[in-house]
Amino acid sequence: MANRIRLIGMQIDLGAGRRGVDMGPSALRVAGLEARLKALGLSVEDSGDIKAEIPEASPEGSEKLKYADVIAGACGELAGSVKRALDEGALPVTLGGDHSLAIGTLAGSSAHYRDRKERIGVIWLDAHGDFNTPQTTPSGNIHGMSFAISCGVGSPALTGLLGFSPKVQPAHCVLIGVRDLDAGERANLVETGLTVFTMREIDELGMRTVIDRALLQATRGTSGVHVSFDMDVIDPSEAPGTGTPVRGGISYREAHLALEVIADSGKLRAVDLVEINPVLDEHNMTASLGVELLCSALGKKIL
Ligand SMILES: [Mn+2]
Repeated sequence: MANRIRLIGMQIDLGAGRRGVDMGPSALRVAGLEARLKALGLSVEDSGDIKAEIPEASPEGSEKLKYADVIAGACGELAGSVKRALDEGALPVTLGGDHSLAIGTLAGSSAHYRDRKERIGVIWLDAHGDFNTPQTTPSGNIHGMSFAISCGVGSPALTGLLGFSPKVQPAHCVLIGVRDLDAGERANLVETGLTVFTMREIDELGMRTVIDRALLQATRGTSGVHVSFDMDVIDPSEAPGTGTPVRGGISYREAHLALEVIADSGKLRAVDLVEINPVLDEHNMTASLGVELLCSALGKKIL
C-alpha cells in the first residue's frame, strides 16, 4: 500500500433524497482526519474539495435520473482527481458526499489501471445495493444507482463517463452488508451475477470469513481493491448521521475488522467514505467513527 495518502473532498448531495450530506468532507476534517492519519506515519496531502452545484441552481432533469447532468460533470472532475492521485503514486481517499460520487471515483481508478492494461476490483459496503436503474428506481436518486452504473448497467449518460464502460467487471465486484433492496434492484443484482454477502451471511459466517472471501473474489485477476464504504452499512445506533439508515447493520467492531483485514491484505488502492450527513448526526459521532475507520483501512493496529 502506498504510504502517500491524498484526501479528496466531494461536496455533493444531488444524488440523495435528503439534504446535507455535502457537508460530510468538512465533518471528517473537523473530526481530525489529517492529524490522525499523520500520527500513523503516513504522508497526507489534502487536495481540497470538488463542489457539485447545489440543487437550487441545478436543473433536476428526468424524475427517474435526478440531476444526472450535474452529477456527470462533477463525477468527471472527481474521476480526474482520483486518476491523477494514482498516477502520482498516492492512495486516493475520497470524502463524501452522497454515494453517486462513486461513479467518479471508480471511473478514475479504473482509468488508471486501464492505461496499464490492468484492472481494479471493488468491495462495496452498504445497507443498500445501489444497483437500481432508471427503470427500477423508486426515487430517481442516483446514489441508489452508482454501483450498477460502474458495472455498466444504466443510463449511457453516466455509464459512459470518460468514454468507456463498464468501469469494473461484475466478476471482480463484491457487495457486503445489504439488508434493504428494492424489488427491481434485486433482479438487477441477480442478473448481473454480482457476489453479494447480505447481513445474513455476515451473521452466519462472521465478518472475518466474509471479508476473506470478498478479498479473494475482488483480487483474482485484478491489481488491487477499491473500497467504497457507505456509512449506512453500520448499525444506526453507532452511525446515526446518515440519510437512509436501516436497522440491523454491522457493528462497530465488525466495521473495524473488515477494514483491518483489508489493510493487512496490502491490496487497498483507493477508498471512498460516503454518506456522512452532519445535519442528522449527534455531535459529529458518525464523522468521528468515519475517521477511526479510515485509520483502520490505512493500517492502524490495536497493538
Ligand atoms: Mn450507498
